[in-house]
Amino acid sequence: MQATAAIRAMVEAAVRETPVTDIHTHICPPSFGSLCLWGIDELLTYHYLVAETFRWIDLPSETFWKMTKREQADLIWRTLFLEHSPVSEACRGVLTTLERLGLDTGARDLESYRRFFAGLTAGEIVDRVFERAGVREVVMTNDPFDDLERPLWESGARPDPRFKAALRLDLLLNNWPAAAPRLRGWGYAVEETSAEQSLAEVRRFLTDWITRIDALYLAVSLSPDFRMPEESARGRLIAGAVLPVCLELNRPLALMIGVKRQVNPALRLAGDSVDRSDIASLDYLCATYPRNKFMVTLLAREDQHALCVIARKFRNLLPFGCWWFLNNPSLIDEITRMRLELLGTSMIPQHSDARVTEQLLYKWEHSRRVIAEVLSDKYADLAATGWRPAEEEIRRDVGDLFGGTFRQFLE
Ligand code: RAT
Ligand code: ZN
Repeated sequence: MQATAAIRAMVEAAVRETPVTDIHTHICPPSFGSLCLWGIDELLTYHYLVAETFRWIDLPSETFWKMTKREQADLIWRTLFLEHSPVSEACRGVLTTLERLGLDTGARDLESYRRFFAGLTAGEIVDRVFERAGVREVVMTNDPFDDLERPLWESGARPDPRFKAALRLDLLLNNWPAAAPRLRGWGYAVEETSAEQSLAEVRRFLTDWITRIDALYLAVSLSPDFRMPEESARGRLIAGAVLPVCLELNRPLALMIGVKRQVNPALRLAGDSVDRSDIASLDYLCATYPRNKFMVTLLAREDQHALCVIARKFRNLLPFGCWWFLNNPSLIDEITRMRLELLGTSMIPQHSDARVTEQLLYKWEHSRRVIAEVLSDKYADLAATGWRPAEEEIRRDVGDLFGGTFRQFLE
């Protein structure tokens, strides 16, 4: 019993004190201007909370979208925090965030929270949040097709070094008819002569952007119908452009599979859903491209076990995070246990997916708590056999889980 309490204390300290590399977020540095989201109104209008608000209100969605951000935030606060108790994970997250910033959640005083944020700059928020969240660095989601973001990079933006880049390929791979004319507009001769020439130009585009933003990896979110191999624009682009460039430049490809986009378009960003992924396609990719590296997160809870099993077969596959609808304590607990039991520490237990800077505070606080709990149980199981986990070994393992395994995978 005593041994278990001592282990728990060591694990909790290691998990609390080890800085995290957050490998998938949507946050940006202050130098990205309006793309850097922060403040109470952004926290309250997070799309996870928009979806939950529409469970209660019978309001035409156009009316909601015509409201100012502040009015939307007022409505969400009233509906989810005052008229009902904020027990959902996304609601609780707002409260943890305020509490970690030193605000009194007991006061339930939205105007005082607004005044607090009005007294800060984006730079001050970023510094405070990174420090208090125990986050060393974050990886952004950088989309060259985004008309607000692209010009920043083209004019030579070099973000704050705590913000690393990842090249997001959603439009390129999932909507080639829309992507091709834009590539042509930027001087890449796609679909002008041969299919081979077109792929060569996409390779040139990818190489240019990986170099320009210094992307740590390439990433794409994919629908449940994603299949490889496949006779489709997407299948040809992955096989003929993305994977060769990833191999040549030694960059992993992150596959985020299982999102059914826009099942309810009236909810906009909040309108996406989930379904199961095709596991055989992952087997195929890992086996057919053994020198390529794949980071994979799957959205359906039902797919988590298969993902662990495939990772046992292929060292070029690194499972990561409890993505989006899985980023809830009960599911993080279940998935982290399963991964430790099947893979040891050779996985990335979590990413935040934060969109608003201050969300790093709650997402990491909540995940750290669950991860510490699960790890404590695992070390206690070892201790029960007579094995004595040393404090530096526990710290080494937590360091791997919070960034070391990722860094090693990139090498
Ligand atoms: O979790 C989210 O905020 C989603 O809207 C998505 O951004 C998802 O994480 C993605 O990267 O596609
Ligand atoms: Zn995301």
